[in-house]
Amino acid sequence: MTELILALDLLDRKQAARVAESCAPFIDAVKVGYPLVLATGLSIVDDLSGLGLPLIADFKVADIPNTNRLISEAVFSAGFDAIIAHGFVGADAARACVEVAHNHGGAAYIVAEMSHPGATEFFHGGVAERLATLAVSCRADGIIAPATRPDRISRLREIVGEKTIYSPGVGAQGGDLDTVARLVDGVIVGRSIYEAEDPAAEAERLSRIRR
Ligand code: O7E
Repeated sequence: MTELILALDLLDRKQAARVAESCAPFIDAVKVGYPLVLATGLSIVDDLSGLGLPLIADFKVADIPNTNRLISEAVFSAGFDAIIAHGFVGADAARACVEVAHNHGGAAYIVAEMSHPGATEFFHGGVAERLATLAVSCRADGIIAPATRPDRISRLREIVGEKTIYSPGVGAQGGDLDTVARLVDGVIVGRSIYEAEDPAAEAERLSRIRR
């Protein structure tokens, strides 16, 4: 079944923990990015680790290999289970994240194409296909592909085969869960859940729709 991943882009530690805890029975992982970590520090991992769910660090790491390695070490030492990195920095830099992830028994995912409208300014003309190819050659565990463009997901699936595809952009950005869930291994959903009047009820509803 397609995983449901909660994008926990909240700025308040207690609210974030409360939303994650209430949604935990209906989700498969929690994605934590800059908004929450910059507001609370890496110790937010300690608050979330009791959920018993994989924690994905979405720092879209994009630096030279050595710095990527240092960032990745900090991420996994803090207790995260997976990391998301950019591939446009090149195979050596992306591979640094993958190697650290695997050394820690974790996973690394490479952004192949983003979901917002402006993404088409640069992720076109075969760029996303090259990033997906890079993800395969770096032995990444999977890629990120846009729920807002299901046709692009299908194209990128041809390149990555059985590798994991996680897809943000459902709900608030206009992506349709029913359509996308058939194409990917996991959907990443933020605002539709945490801005709902009852986040747990919304997470449960979404968890029923996916295939
Ligand atoms: O639109 P929302 O509120 O459902 O949130 C979507 C989340 O996915 C949010 O954290 C955003 O930063 C992230 N995201 C995208 O929306 N589009 C992308 O192309 C990539 C990501 C992302 O998570 O990248 C790494 C997985």
